Amino acid sequence: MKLLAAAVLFLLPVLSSAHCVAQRVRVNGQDNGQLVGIRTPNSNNPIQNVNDGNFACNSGFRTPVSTKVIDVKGGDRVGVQWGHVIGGAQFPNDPDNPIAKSHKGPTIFYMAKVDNAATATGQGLKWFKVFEDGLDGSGKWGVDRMIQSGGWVDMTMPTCIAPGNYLLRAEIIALHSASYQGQAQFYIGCAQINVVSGGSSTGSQSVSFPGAYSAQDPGILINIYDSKGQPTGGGRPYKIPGPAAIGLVSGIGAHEPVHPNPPKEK
Ligand SMILES: [Cu+2]
Repeated sequence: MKLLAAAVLFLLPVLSSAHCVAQRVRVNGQDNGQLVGIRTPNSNNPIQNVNDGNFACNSGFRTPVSTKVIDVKGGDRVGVQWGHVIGGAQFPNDPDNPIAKSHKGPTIFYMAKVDNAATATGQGLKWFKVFEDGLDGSGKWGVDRMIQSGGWVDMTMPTCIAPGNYLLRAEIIALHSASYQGQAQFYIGCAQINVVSGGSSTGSQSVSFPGAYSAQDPGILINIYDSKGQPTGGGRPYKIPGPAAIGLVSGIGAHEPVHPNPPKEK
């Protein structure tokens, strides 16, 4: 019993230190700097309750929260960087920066139109998906590609988006323990952007946060391991939670083809 307690005490800090937090924004590769134009939680702990009241943009922000709103033109590459802790690595050669390799899952971006991205709370907004990167045919996940890119996930701003202020909601879902309900880990951070373009769309399939996800969603309650225990999805397709991404329904209605190179964006 004593041994078990000791083992638990030893394990807890290890487990809780394997998380990540969104902290930088770049446009066409130009980094705006740490905590600039993005609300970054002080804690790198995930949200695990899909009905959490702060599921839109997280909470407990490092203050002062940046008042910067970052201009993004239609067609620009806009990216958010994730790191193990604020500042990236917790110590030199931190193997869990930008995130522990075990934390397989999709990387996702949503946007919501707001009057003022510096002050909007994230509550009560209509979110539409603009990017998703899940599981590919080789068993690699969006998170694997994020790690490969030094923590950055970049997307192309669709040219059909109406001009104005938006919150850009970056999300990672870590699925390493997701075969138990309530154990998928949601990492969320909202960037503050101003879209400069001649488009008119503010999203056709919008959802609410909380509300868009259920704890039993097949992309949230899922065993990602194959018969050898590898986190490759076992050859089963992975359905990313939430609505279709706006770029992927570009053939419908008046949308122009906003993702010139769909396989890359997927
Ligand atoms: Cu974690």
